[in-house]
Amino acid sequence: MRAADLPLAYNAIDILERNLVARADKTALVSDDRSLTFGAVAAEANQVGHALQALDVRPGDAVALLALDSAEWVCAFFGIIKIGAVAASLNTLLTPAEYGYMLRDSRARVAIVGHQLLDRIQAVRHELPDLRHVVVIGGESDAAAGVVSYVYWTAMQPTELAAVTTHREDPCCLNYSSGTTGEPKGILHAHQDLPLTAQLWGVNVLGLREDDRTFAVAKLFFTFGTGGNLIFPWYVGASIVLYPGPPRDAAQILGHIARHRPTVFYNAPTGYGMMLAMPDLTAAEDLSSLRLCVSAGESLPAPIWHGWKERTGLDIIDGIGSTENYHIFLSNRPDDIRPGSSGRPFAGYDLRIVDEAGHDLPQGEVGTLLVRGETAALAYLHQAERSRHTFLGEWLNTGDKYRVDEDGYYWHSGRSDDMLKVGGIWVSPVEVESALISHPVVVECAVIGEVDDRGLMKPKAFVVLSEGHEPGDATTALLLAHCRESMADYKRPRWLVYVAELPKTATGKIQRFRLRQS
Ligand code: 3UK
Repeated sequence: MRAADLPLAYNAIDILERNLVARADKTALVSDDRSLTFGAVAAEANQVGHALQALDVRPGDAVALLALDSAEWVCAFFGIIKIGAVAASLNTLLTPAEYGYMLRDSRARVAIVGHQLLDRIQAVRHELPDLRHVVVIGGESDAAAGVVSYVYWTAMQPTELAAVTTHREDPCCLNYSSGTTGEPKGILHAHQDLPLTAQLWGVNVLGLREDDRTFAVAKLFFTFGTGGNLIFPWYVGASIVLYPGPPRDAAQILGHIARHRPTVFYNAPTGYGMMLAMPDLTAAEDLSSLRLCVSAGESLPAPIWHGWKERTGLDIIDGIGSTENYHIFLSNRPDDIRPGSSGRPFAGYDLRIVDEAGHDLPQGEVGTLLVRGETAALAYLHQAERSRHTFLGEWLNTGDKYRVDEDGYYWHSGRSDDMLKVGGIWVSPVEVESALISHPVVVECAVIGEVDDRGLMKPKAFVVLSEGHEPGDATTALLLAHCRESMADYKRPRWLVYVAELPKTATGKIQRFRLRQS
């Protein structure tokens, strides 16, 4: 399938509404608190669309969505895109200052926010003149606080709504992703990218079917989650299982699988590692509903692949995706797996491995991976310069280093920047360094990635202490507590190494590569 196969006037509400003819009464989503049919989701999405239009939200406007995975998240997403507005789904793990930046950058007038996250938005609301309306999911209306409850806001609205005609290339959704330094990048995708990735990977590679039931530990605010656990399954009429809980609670995730019986399971390598660490993995819970597992976000070490196969009998399909491409663009496939590799190219994406001058490298050599496909993002919002570095005409620079083996399988060989993927989520070493350095006992520090005993990357900090402060467990505990206060917990260093000085260039730049070799 190509973009040109879609009508010019295309709105990705199609992904939901294509199910209304043949299966309006089929269960579309299940979660612990609500289960909805396709018909019920469509009706609630229409109510959200009306409610947004009543607030004068117009095509092209961004609407922020910041909530745990839930039926409301899904209905809000489709309500937003049906009226031609742009769904800006925000990561639930961030700080108020980061939300402030994203809400300003996207110029959202309305934010739909889960009650657990409301405080983080209210904390910066005074800095956001454009943000006029905050709708709270699972909370009460509070006129003094300028908050209206989602249930109240939607309840009186009609359940029928005419879709706004959008061009297939109109922006549909916006996801923020962090870089090594500087502000996060708002990655804009068009309506056409959703059905395209659904067909190219979800159907052609993974083989999703109408009788599937998907379950992703990766949240809907990541495109790994939105694609894998909403867009692709609904594209084929399959059902989804939502899980609002923490991705690291292996016991709870296993319980969720036993209870809701998904057939397809998505997790990050760290998540599979944690489940494997449970001594009674298969005895503890019933995994018999699963037919296929998917891993993405960072590379899946072969020992985890084999361990999972041994314990559960299941194959894991590892594929590399990115927010810039919306989803997976290079992948293993159910009948063609080489554990430890990212698999082979599939139809819809062309790949090149190039040197620093942009010349193609011979097979076997490590270089930068470029990808050409029709689902590349439109741009980084308000960041023309960075966009030009990533979107190179038809080709997109992934920033990943790869080599191809003699059989055509691609092997991830690190990043061309200093960025780390920890548990499938970006961590900028610069951000961790800034957190550490803001503590008075730290004079200097440098953060790199180090592979743990499961083969997974974690942040490691080298720290120079100020005079009079001793290395040791007490200092480490102090610094870790400080890190937890200033950034999301998964970013904290897993090792702190105290050194007298850091390796530097003649111009005083810290040489992270020398620390990596140490
Ligand atoms: C790394 C991988 C090795 C790689 C994503 C599936 O992770 C996703 O998107 P992000 O924008 O990050 C992209 C970067 O993450 N990466 C992802 N998957 C793999 N490295 N093996 C893998 N299997 O550095 C890539 O450039 O957060 C993953 C689907 C949708 C996504 N957005």
